[in-house]
This record gives sequence, structure tokens and C-alpha cells, in this order.
Amino acid sequence: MTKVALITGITGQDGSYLAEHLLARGYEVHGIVRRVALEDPRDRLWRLDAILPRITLHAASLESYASLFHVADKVRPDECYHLAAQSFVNYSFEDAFSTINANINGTLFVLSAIQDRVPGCRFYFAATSEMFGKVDHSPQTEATPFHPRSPYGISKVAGFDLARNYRESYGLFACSGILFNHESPRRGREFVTRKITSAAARIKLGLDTSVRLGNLAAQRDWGFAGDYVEAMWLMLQQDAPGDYVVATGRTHSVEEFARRAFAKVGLDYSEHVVTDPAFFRPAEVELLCGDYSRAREQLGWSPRVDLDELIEMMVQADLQSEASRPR
Ligand code: NAP
Ligand code: G4F
Repeated sequence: MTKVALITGITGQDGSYLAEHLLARGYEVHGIVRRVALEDPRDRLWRLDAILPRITLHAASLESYASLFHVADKVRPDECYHLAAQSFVNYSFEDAFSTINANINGTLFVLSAIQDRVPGCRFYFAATSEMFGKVDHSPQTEATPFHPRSPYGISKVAGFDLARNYRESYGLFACSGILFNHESPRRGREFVTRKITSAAARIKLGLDTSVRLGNLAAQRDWGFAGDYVEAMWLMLQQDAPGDYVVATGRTHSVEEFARRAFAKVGLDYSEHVVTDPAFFRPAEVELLCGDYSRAREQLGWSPRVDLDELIEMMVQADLQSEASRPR
């Protein structure tokens, strides 16, 4: 029988890759979007362009329990992937209230609606390496304590705890993927990797001369989003629910990412990158590096795309999109 999946946050980077992954596996795919997205599909549904005719979108909001309950009742999914969130760490410092509200209450609303209408549905929560925050050892595993450093990180720890509590209290098949940073040509331009690759492309094309960045010393474990959505799906195919670190096990600084991205277009990053205090955070996560042994051993998952291939993919896509962008 055809399996039915419901994805919150389907318009985002991960939602779009996951929807493609599930369609390729024969799923009937439904997504929750904000009503404005349906009114402005060109700007807001661009990541879904290629698959729009094959998916069903429902207007609902993380702020409204009634809207989520209604969609859960109507769709009756076999699997629910809860990806919707205010996901930008910088912004969570500017507006902690809306971040906490959407990310914590929104997760509770989705969990509650699923538990009420389709208690047999398998549930995935988009947890994050930001939950580790200020780490005192590396690499991080499922057993590493959480010390979040931003309202965003705090909201995700609460979401993680909620998912675990629904598993322990009600027997919901709830899994959390503790995903380390993952990127792609579909990454939002506010995140540092895409900010760098799009700047390198613009500068190469003579459309700009410099890019302003914050903390170049921060180190991240960057993987490819297309690989990571497969791990989400695998978690929900296991005999028992669990939580898994998903990462590459390698870490690099923002400066190293910039050096490599500019080198791809034959430029020296140090001539174009300007450090700007405006992009520093009140509290920083200095180092993240994940140990994905559990995912490898239990899910049979490993990353396929390495950092060099990822940067190449992103720079080439940005060269094309910047060259064709109307001015
Ligand atoms: P993204 O591109 O920022 O997408 C976020 C999605 O959430 C979008 O579809 C957005 O809809 C939706 N959303 C935000 N606020 C909402 C609200 N109030 N009501 C309804 N929908 C709302 O994020 P992503 O990179 O795909 O990440 C997916 C999930 O994984 C997020 O929960 C993120 O926190 C988590 N995560 C990401 C990473 C990473 O490195 N990418 C790592 C670990 C965890 P609109 O299009 O309408 O804005
Ligand atoms: O690209 P970023 O904004 O990603 P960040 O904060 O690590 O968060 C992303 O990954 C998390 C997983 O660990 C997700 F949960 C979260 O939703 C999001 O997808 O920043 C990466 C690093 C930070 O240390 C930041 O301080 O880059 C540093 N950075 C330096 N200059 C900058 C900039 N970040 C941004 N966004 N913009 C800069 O100009």
C-alpha cells in the first residue's frame, strides 16, 4: 500500500530534498506551508518547482494548533517529518520570543495533533548540533551533554525533550535526528556557506567586490543536505525509535570554507572578505564535529558528498544563478 508522508517546513532546504526522496520511494507526499506561500508561489515555493504537480500542499501555521490538527486529521500520515522552524541562529538573538514560540509550541502542537489523530504515525523531529553548543570534548555523540548557546539552540533542546517524552509517555514512534550543518545550492543566503559561495560567484562575475562576515574562526562539520534527508527517512524505517547524530566527522573553519570557495573561481579570499563585528553573535558555538558511528552501524548511513564536492556544487550553482539573475 502507498505510504503517506506529511512534511512540515516542506518549502525549506531539507523539506524540498526530503519530498524528492520520498516521491522517488513511491510515497504520497503532503506538505504544510504558510498561507502566504500559496499566494506567492514564485518566490516562496521555488525549491519545490520541479515536484509541485506531484505533492499536495496544505495551509497551516506553527502558531495554530487548530490548523495543524485539521491537517493531521485530513492527511492521516504514516510518517510525519517535522522540519518547520525558525532556523537562523542570528535571528533567534534578535527575536527570541517568536523563535521560542514557533519552535517549542509549534513542535508540541504537531506532536499533540499526531498523537490525537494518528497515534500510529511515525514522527521525525529536526534536532540539531546547536543543542551541544559549548562543547568540552569532540567529536560529539548521542551521549554528549547539551549546553545550547542561543534561543534557537534552547528551543531545539526543548523540542528534542518533547519528542522523547511523547515516545516514553505515549509510545509514539518518535525519533530525533541530531543533524550537524548541512548545505546545498538550496541553502538560504543568510547562512554562512551560501553567503560565501554566492559572494564568490558575484565577485567573479564583476557584480560585487567584497563580502562582510563575522567569526571566521568558528568550526563546523558541514555535509550535503541531499545525503542527510536519507538519514531522516532511515530513522523512521527501523524496528524501534531512537535518536541519531548525523554528521561527516570532519570539521573546518569558516575561513577555510571561504578560502576554498574563492579558490574555486580563481580568487584569493583574503582580498575580498572583510570582518564585520555586526555578524558576530552574543554567544558563539566555536566548534562542532559529529561522530555518526551509531547512524552508520544501525541505519547503514554514511555521507556521500565531501566538503570539496559540496563547495564545487554550490559555487557552480551560484555562478549560474548570479549570471542569469535579472538586474
Ligand atoms: P529552512 O530552509 O530555514 O526551512 C525552514 C522551514 O520552516 C521553511 O519551510 C519555513 O517556511 C518553515 N517555517 C519557519 N517558520 C515557520 C512557521 N512559523 N510556521 C510554519 N512554517 C515555518 O531550514 P532547513 O535548513 O531546511 O532545516 C530544516 C529543519 O532542520 C529546521 O527545523 C532546522 O532548524 C533543522 N536543522 C537544520 C540544519 C541545517 O544545517 N540545515 C541542521 C540541524 C537542524 P517558509 O518557507 O514559509 O519560511
Ligand atoms: O551558517 P550559520 O549561520 O549556521 P549555524 O549557526 O551553525 O546554524 C545552522 O546549522 C545548525 C546546525 O548546527 C542548524 F541547527 C541551524 O538551523 C542552521 O542551519 O553559521 C555558521 C558559523 C557560525 O559560527 C557563525 O558565527 O559561521 C559563523 N559566521 C561567520 N560569519 C557567520 C558569518 N554566519 C552567518 N550566518 N553569517 C556570517 O556572516
